Amino acid sequence: MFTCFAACGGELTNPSGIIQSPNYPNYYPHSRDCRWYITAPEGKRITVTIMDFEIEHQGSCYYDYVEFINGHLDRSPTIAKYCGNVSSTTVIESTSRCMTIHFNSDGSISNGGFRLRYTTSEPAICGGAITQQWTDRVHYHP
Ligand SMILES: [Ca+2]
Repeated sequence: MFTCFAACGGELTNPSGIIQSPNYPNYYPHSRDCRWYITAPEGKRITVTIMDFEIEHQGSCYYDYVEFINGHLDRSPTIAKYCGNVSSTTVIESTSRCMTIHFNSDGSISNGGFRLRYTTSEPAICGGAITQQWTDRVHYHP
């Protein structure tokens, strides 16, 4: 059986884009777990700018949160984890070409949600060179 949840999360490969919580700008639904996987062009990294951010606040962001992860793997390190109200000028940057944005909401108390913009124009700090070599080796056959 299909459920009637609005889709959330996905793989994003455009050089820039907008990510927003389900139902934005209306209150987001309870008990959701969304993961957006951003991949920048080779040699670039990802810059996320918060445009609007208002989710349930808890001191250690235990209930509802948005987590920015430096990579696409379960073991990739967390860059930042936010809940409550976050300033619209806040910027989160990856060091490599991959970032995961993970939104989680628990079973009660919602709020207006979030809207983020990402760009991929900055050169990678690390990881890009390794990715380049790996890609060449796999795909380039002179
Ligand atoms: Ca909640």
